[in-house]
Order: sequence, then C-alpha cells, then structure tokens
Amino acid sequence: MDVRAAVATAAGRPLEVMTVQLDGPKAFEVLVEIKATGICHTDEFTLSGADPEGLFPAILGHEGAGVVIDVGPGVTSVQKGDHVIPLYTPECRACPSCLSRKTNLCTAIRATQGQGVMPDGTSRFSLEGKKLHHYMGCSTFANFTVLPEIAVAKIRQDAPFDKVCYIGCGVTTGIGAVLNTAKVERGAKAIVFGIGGIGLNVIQGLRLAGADMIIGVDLNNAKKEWGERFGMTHFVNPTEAGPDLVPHLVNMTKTGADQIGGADFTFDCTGNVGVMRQALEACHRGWGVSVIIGVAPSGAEIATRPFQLVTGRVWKGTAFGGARGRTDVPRIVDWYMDGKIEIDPMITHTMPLSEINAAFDLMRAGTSIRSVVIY
Ligand code: NAD
Ligand code: AHE
Ligand code: ZN
Repeated sequence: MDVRAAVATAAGRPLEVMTVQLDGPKAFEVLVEIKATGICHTDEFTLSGADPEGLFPAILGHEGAGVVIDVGPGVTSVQKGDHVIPLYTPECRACPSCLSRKTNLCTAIRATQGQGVMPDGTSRFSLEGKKLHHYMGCSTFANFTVLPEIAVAKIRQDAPFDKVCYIGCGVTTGIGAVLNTAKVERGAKAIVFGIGGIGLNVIQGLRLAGADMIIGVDLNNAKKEWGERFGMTHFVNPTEAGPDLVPHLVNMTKTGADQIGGADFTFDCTGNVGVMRQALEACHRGWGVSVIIGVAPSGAEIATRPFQLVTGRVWKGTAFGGARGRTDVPRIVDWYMDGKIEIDPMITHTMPLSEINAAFDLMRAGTSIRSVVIY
C-alpha cells in the first residue's frame, strides 16, 4: 500500500515527506495506522549522524499511538480496531531477559531491530522498489507502519492519541527512571540535569515519589518556569553558578546535621558525557545514585575518578525508564486519564507531517518541550 512518510535520506539532511510503499504484516506482525507521533531528541540524535546504529535511508520516529488495521497470521494478543502504542523496547515475556525479571531489555528482536529490519530480516518499507530501513522497530514518522506483535501495547480506547503518544517514550522514560530504576524514596533530594522533554517527566516522577528537594540544572533560563510548573524546587544555570558547578550543587543540598552534602539521586537528561560526570559527582558520598538517561554520540565515553565509586556513589543507566511496555504502558495511560500525571502542557507544538522539520528546528532552538505530529 502507499503511505505518507517523512524519510531520513542521509545524516544531517532535513526529512523528506513523500509517498512510500508498505507491505502488509507477516506472521506475528501487525499493521498500525499511526494517528500521532512525538519527536524525541533521540530522533534528532540519529538524524544528525551521531548514532553508531544510525541507518539511512530510514523512517524515523518512535513515540507514536494509533489503531491496529490488520494482523498477520498467528497474532493473538491484539486485533483489528485495538488502540496501541508502539514499543521500541518490546516485551516478549519469553526471552531470558524478560524471564529474568531483572530488566526490561527484551532481547527477542533486538538484533534485527538494530539492523533496521523486521524479525525475518526484511523491511516492509520501500521506495520505488528500494529498501527503506525501519527505526527502533517503530518508524512512527509514517501514517501506517508494521510492528511485531510483541512491540505494541494495547491501550484504552478513550485515550487521546495526540497526548498519549508521548507515553511511547518521553513520559515513560522520565517517570520510569524515577520509580523503576532509581526507586526514589519519599523525602529524597534530587538533581535533574537537562529540563527538556525527558527531564520534565523526571521532575513530575520525583514529585509523585515524594521527593523534598528537586534541583533542575539547564543552560536555558526559560526552563526555570517549566521545571517549577512540574515540581522543581530550585533552578541552577551552570553558566551562572560560578566556576565549579558540582561544589555549588553539593552546597545547596547541605541541610541540618548533614554537612557532607550531595544528592540522594541525580539524573542526566542531556546526553552530554561531561554532564554525566557532574551528575555522578554531585551525588551524596556513601549512597547517592546517578542515573544516565541521555544518549551520547558515537565515540563518546564517560569518566570519573574511581574514588567516586569507591566512596559509595552508584552509576546506573536506564532505557525506556525500565518499563515493561505491554504491562506498564497501559497503566501509565490510566495514570494520565485519571489525572495522576500531566502531559498536555508539555506538548507545546503540534503540526501536520508536512511540517515535521519545523519540530526539529524548535527542539534545536530549545523553544519546544514536545512537538507532536498529528496525521
Ligand atoms: P530535549 O532537547 O528536550 O532536552 C534537553 C535539555 O538539556 C534542554 O533543555 C537543554 O537546554 C539541556 N541541556 C543541554 N546541554 C546541557 C548542559 N550541558 N547542561 C545542562 N543542560 C543542558 O531532549 P529530550 O527529548 O529531553 O532528551 C534528553 C536526552 O535523553 C537525549 O539525549 C535523548 O536522546 C535521551 N533519551 C533517552 C531515553 C532512554 O531511554 N534512555 C529515552 C528518551 C530520550
Ligand atoms: N543506537 C544508540 C543507542 C540509543 C539508545 O540507547 N536508545 C535507548 C532509547 S532512547 C529513546 O529515545 C534504548 O532503548 N537503548 C537500549 C537499546 O537496546 O538500544 C547507540 O548508541 O548505539
Ligand atoms: Zn525517545
């Protein structure tokens, strides 16, 4: 069938909106009509050429919501008409990783997903007979896409696509990093580096968890008001904090008898390896936990003095907020529908697919939190 898609033809080039061809679902696959998709910084990361796994030409996008239009042979868990959110972290419930109960990183289809193809090794997308790559197993920058059955979460029918698409990445990643990965305790002191589409969801997750002190760090002063809107208690712009940011942050966390200072939990939501080091070193000696969420460019490495770890700080990472998609995503949709979490104010811009490049410009300029393409 013919579908409309924004194609990433080469690294560093604007997306090209065009008609491409999509084959129907094969065994254990589903055809989904994408109704809305968010644009995450990871899409920009891959489009820029910084992603070691980046493949071109490809149809990017991994933060969508839509309706099942058709199912291939063997599909049992969803049917035509179901509303779903695509999952870049699938949940097969049968691989060693799923069965371990220790991780959300299902390994059933990770190898082919990284090669930009479906589990049988072929692509469903093409342009005039030439293969187009899938992206993160989702390719939501097309109005129809094909996904493995294990890579869709069935959600309630009354949830608005143009809002809950954000649960496909940013909302779940930020809130999940707090609740699943860090397991933040009530009364905690936390620092969030990078107050964008992910960082704001970390902040609302910290508020849910009952953190007392939530320090936001961002180069962009406009993010102060945004952070405060979702529960941030203090804001620091590193360029205004004096010569050394880490001692400044540690000093801010010194209270009462504890004059050692340092945060109980820190979160990197920038993808900058220098910031990741600051986030670790701003943790409390003996128990502070620093969670890396940001995705860093090909070749980048993190560094710190081993002493930082010897003295009890813990460095962790998280993908999709540690969430098991088919189990956890429908629950997060319920949280949104019940008013337990907010999404609407973070969606600062909406546009048709034809204007998707404007969403990337807004992100690069720091003027959007989330842009959403509505098909
Ligand atoms: P975004 O562009 O909306 O926000 C990034 C924020 O970081 C901006 O406010 C920017 O001003 C700030 N920033 C940049 N450099 C900084 C610095 N040196 N110090 C302080 N602040 C700085 O991006 P986003 O969509 O929120 O994504 C954030 C990161 O998270 C990206 O690296 C993205 O790829 C990654 N990500 C990871 C996962 C995961 O599962 N681990 C999921 C989604 C996104
Ligand atoms: N391809 C990149 C890795 C990018 C990455 O870490 N992606 C996250 C999700 S970011 C969503 O916005 C993720 O899920 N990682 C786990 C995985 O299996 O990829 C690179 O650096 O190679
Ligand atoms: Zn993302």
